[in-house]
Formats: sequence, structure tokens, C-alpha cells
Amino acid sequence: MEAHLLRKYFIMGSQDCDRNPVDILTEAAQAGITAFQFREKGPDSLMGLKKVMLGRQLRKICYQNSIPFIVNDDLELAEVLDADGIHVGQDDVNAEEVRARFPDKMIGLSISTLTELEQSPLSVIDYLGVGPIFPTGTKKDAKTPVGTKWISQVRKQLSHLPLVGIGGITTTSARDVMEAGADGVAIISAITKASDIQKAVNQL
Ligand code: 3NM
Repeated sequence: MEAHLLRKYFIMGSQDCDRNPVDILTEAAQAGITAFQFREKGPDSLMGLKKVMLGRQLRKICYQNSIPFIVNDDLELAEVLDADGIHVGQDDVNAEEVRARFPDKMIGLSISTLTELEQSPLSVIDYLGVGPIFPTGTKKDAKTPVGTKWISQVRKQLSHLPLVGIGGITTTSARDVMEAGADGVAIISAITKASDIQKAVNQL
């Protein structure tokens, strides 16, 4: 995977949006995000056909803007929407199973601790999500923040694997995450809650 695609990695589901997610993604895509993850998860998220129908619209925006479209933790949906990739966490389906089913899709895996890093099947994944870097109000069950030093540590051990920082990253703190050695920042609220998405993406 080309690491530069992770540079401004926008993640979102309808539960993160105070207005139409289609409008938010359209604005973010036009503003220059480099990848998108559809993460319809947690309280107030859509299920079943409604989830698929929103996913179709978001997928189309990514096609039209040549932005990789990644689905969070839902293999059926990734197949139905012809996603470019799948992102899984520690409690989700095993990355090796994902690779067996989808030999050609990008696979991202979240890690928060050294043990998780050591136990991860790094040979089957394309990038690591490292976090939460800072406290976040977006994910209710987020783990203890690991700070930017953790990115430097992971970077030292894994010079070859693209890394993206996630969790509580803002337009001001993104610089610290990059300087610690990340290839990019994965953000939800820094974009969904921005009063001017174009400006927020430029600042990132
Ligand atoms: N995963 P915000 S933190 C989806 O630590 C997600 O793995 C995390 O939202 C992890 O940019 C997080 O608004 C929420 O803080 C990120």
C-alpha cells in the first residue's frame, strides 16, 4: 500500500454527523482527504438495508473523487460495496481470515499496546492504526491514550509498514503525530464537527 494515501484519512458513519453524511463526505473529498473509512458503528448507527444504502452513496463519492473506500469491520458490506479495503480492530474478525477471503483488498488493523503489536499478523496487513493517541469523545469504549511517543516506538520497530495515528487528533495536534513518525492522521470529529471542512482539511 502507498503510505501517502493515509495522510488525511477521514473516518465517519451517520452516528458521527449532525447533518447529511453525504454532504459531509462530498465536502471532505473536494477539500482533499486522501482516504475514507465507512464506520457505521455504535449507538445511533444504521443497520441492515439503511446501512447498505448510505454505504452505496458514500462509496460513489469515493469513486468519483478517486479516494480509497475502506469499510470498518463488516466483510459482507465490503463485498457488497466493492470496497478497496477493510479495517479491523482487536475485537473484530481476525485479519488473517480477512486476508483469506479478500486477497486483493487493503487491510488495516488497530493496535494500542506492545502485546497487541507482537501478536498481530503483520505479514497479512497493509497498514496499522495506532491509538488512541489523545483522549477522544467519539469512541465511547476507546482505550487509554497512548500519546505520540508510542508512534515513535512502533515506527522504530516497523520501518516498512505504513502507520496512521488515530484518536483525538485535531488540526493543531496533527503536526505532532506526523513528526512522531506517522504516515498520516485518521480523524472523525476534526472533520465532522468542523464549521468549515475545506479549512479543516487544509489545516490538517
Ligand atoms: N478508533 P476522533 S479512537 C474510531 O483508538 C476510533 O482505535 C480509535 O475519533 C482507536 O478523531 C477512534 O473524533 C475515534 O477522536 C476517533
